[in-house]
Amino acid sequence: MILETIHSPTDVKALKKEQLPQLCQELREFLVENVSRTGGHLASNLGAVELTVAIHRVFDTSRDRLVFDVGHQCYVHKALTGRQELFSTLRQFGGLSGFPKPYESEHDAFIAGHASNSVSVALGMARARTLRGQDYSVLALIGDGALTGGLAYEGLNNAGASHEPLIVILNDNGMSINPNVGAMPSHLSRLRSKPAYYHFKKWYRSLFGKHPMENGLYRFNHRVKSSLKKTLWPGSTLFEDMGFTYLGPIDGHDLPRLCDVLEWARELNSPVVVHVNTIKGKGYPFAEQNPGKFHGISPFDPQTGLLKKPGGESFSGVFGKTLADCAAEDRRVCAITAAMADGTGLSGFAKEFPDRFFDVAIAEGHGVSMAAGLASQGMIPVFAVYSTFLQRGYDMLIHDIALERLHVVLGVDRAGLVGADGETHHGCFDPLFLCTIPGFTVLCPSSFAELRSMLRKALFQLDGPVAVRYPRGGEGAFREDLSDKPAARLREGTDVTLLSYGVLVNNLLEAADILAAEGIQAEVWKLNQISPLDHTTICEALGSRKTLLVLEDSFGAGCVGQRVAAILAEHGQAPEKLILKNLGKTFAPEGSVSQLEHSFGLDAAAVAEAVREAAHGK
Ligand SMILES: Cc1ncc(C[n+]2csc(CCOP(=O)(O)OP(=O)(O)O)c2C)c(N)n1
Repeated sequence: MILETIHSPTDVKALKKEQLPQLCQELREFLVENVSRTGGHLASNLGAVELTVAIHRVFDTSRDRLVFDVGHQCYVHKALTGRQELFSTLRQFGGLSGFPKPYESEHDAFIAGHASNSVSVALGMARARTLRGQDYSVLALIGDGALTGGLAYEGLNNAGASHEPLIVILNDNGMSINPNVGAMPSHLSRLRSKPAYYHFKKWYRSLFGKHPMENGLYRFNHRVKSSLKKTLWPGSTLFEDMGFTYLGPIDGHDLPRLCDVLEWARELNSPVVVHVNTIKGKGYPFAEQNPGKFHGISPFDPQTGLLKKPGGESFSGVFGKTLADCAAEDRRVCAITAAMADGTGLSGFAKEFPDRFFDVAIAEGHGVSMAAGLASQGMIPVFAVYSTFLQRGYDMLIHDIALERLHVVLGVDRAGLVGADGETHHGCFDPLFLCTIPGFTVLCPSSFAELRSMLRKALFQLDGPVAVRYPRGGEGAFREDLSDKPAARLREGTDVTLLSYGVLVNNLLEAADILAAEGIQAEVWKLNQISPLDHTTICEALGSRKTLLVLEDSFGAGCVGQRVAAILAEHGQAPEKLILKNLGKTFAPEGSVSQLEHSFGLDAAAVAEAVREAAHGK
């Protein structure tokens, strides 16, 4: 086994060229074996095996800076940089992160998780290098999916004109999570169909040796070549127009050629785009045939490609089905996704109502603004988006939707802790930022039944902007529909009020059972609506009880508990004892939701303990 002998990139560099195909084969087996046990992002990593090996043959990632876009394709990099043994802990609590983390290794130049920022980050690094008079290469590794995000163009626009030596490697597999959409993929596919230009460039370069710019004849001929190119290959690439040297397209599974081109890109000492064509899922037939399913997958049987535990009904699925029912009833209802049709449960809607379904690509800000446009002209747009990615659209929520009081509905999926994707993906900001925007109604179903009712209410009864936020996965023990009022009492008690929203009410009900066994009677309330919050409802929830505990899986500053406390204090009704249980100021790592709730003191046992302490005057 070659892979077992690789403890650092130095070992990769020391291998003979003939050993590299074997290394790539072993890396693919390693990926399938490990990800089938832990779950994770498989297909993108399988496609990037040769590319990552080539990067480590040519560059030294302990000093050269490799910036991953999204970062879900970093597994091969991790395996080659001394972290193979940790793969059994991939994406688990206290284990190896599924994304680049500088605290894990000097080879991880920057964190990643959200798409399309790599060129901007890399340009900043390149500028710092130049200003500090240092000497290392800076690379951004970005997929064609991430290239659909507007931020990528802001970076390219600036980088191309900067003259900063910087290499943007475009890993083009024609896929986002699902097939890529929009005009940019068409541009890339046109480039793919013209491979001859790369060969011409290579042949031309070989005439003048490795450092052509030092050659006077080269400089003269360069102008001739440019005219020749315009004649023979009319229509330059977008990248060239932006100021980059464009090298490509290159077969991303041809390792010798990849190494050659990366060396060439480094020598050019200017902004370069290396366009690489890869096959998502390469080498594992199930993933090649169904790259969407194997993009991010739970544990599966490597022999059959089938999930070990088929997923049950989820909030996303219920959301998608309900929305499709509503669209059948009202022709104004349309759905928007930002490259997450499967994840947000909208695939069925897309098939049933293709003319009212819009995949805007990885462009959340654009999705929000487009929804505003649709609403302004009489449609009822519903933008289904993960809480964490909605952060990208914050300004548009204020500027394009709230200021006009437009009736746009947000389906805020993956609200709260999401588990294995970790700190970049938890949905822990939306209860803070949505509630700060004037005019927004924010609804929080605790069960599937409530999600159905609340979505209908959001679409057909409420006016102005409405967000319905719901978690990843399924419902808990609470399955009723008590959504008709802004808040609901779930259990009566005399000693303490426990308050929460969404599925966290299950932890409160469990805590109330624990406390009842100890003689402490807790009254449990759930907020169906966290914005606007009204004084009467909050007062009713507090009643005459002197202790109030508010449980949330959001950050602390500006959380619902703080707002509840402020309302009560404003009216001179502050509880004697206020306990706010939330994430405080700490970013939650990866781990199962129950492990994270335990570690942040958000589970039933911790709630009961906090009440016990308060009861005993601690
Ligand atoms: C801002 C943002 N929106 C959505 C996502 C979810 N997401 C993760 S990977 C991905 C597709 C990326 O496609 P591409 O860059 O081509 O990489 P590939 O997986 O094809 O290698 C999406 C939509 C994200 N990470 N960031």
